[in-house]
Amino acid sequence: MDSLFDEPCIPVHPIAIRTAPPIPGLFFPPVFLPRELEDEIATQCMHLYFEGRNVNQVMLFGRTTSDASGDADDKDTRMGKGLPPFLISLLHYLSNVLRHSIPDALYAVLFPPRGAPSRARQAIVNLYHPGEGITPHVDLLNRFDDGIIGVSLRSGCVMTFERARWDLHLPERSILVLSKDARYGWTHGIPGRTHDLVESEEKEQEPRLVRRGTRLSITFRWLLPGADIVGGPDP
Ligand SMILES: O=C(O)CCC(=O)C(=O)O
Repeated sequence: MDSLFDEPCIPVHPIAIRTAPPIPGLFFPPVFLPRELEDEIATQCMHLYFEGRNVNQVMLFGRTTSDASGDADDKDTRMGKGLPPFLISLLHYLSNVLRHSIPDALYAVLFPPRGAPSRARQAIVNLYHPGEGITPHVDLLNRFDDGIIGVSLRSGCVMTFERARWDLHLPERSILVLSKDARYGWTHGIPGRTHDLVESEEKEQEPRLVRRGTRLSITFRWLLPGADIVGGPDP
């Protein structure tokens, strides 16, 4: 973190807020991943997908299956069989930490109860170097269903939501959930820049200039029925 006055050539950015803006369906609970889990997931992602390769995004897929007989494996397969173990661990952590932080109905969408129909889950891992962002978008309507979880690792960034405009600072290890209006009615994007201006914890104090590091994000989404079939007609 830098003083606002050390870097006079950084353009002035909107001041980002640190708590959820009033967008129906957006949840940004004050809970964070433990550092050890962040480290394990980030290390695995860098090693398996990014180091020595010229890519900045990978898509991974799993299928939830519910074994009504409830064998020992059931809890893991309900998270998305086929996803790597470290993402299954992340999903277990999220399922515990979000249980009391979001409405029950949304929780049941994100973490289907025992006996729920099988679904295809996508995890997308994005790598952002300082200065990089993502164009404002609404996640594809004909590919992804409602209920999205996003996790920030190793660096924060500002995410901009637009219909009106809100700039929300997502610190490292934070968890964002998008549903309903927030998922369908607003774009979300990340302006490509090296620093963010973030409101201070003490409301009366100057905003802080926060330098971005290399950030990894993991976004979990549900594929719509049929959208998991490769080579078929568009759903
Ligand atoms: O990096 C993020 O947190 C957002 C990623 C995203 O919006 C996407 O992959 O569609």
